[in-house]
Amino acid sequence: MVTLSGTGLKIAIIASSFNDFITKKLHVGALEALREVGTKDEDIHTYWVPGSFEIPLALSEAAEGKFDAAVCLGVVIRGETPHFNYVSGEAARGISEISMKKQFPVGFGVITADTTDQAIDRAGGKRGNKGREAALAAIEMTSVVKKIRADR
Ligand code: INI
Repeated sequence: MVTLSGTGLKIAIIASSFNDFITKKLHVGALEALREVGTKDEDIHTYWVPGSFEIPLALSEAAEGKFDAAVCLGVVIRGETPHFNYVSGEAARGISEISMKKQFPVGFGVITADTTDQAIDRAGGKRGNKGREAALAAIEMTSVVKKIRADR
């Protein structure tokens, strides 16, 4: 296990406006976690995109600049669309592809759920906050990557 420290890191949060009554809770969870590990508010930049499908493009832009890591936040609910598989699949595939191609630490906070209630449970409800988890994962991966680069 590594000790988490976000001190001095610049973090991009890419958040989907679709289902924003839930993604706003993920956003709060991510911000709280980043503050807890020492990331300064002025080093956290949030970019809202229309839906989870658009997250990969914004992430791709964020991966090119001054940021050390990104946190991606979205909510895709099966009941709401027959496009569920496309939207959630493309978001996950795109995020993973960019993270690996650009060797850029990313926390995956895109919830896929069968119902709105299940999504709410994972956004600060009885099953924790996926935004918080994703933020901490992004911070942890910055130090894992740094360590591997120093060791190899
Ligand atoms: N986007 C989401 O983030 N979650 C959803 O549940 C969703 N549904 O249900 O359709 C959704 N659709 C929008 C999509 O991400 C794009 O923004 C849209 O297709 C425009 O490109």
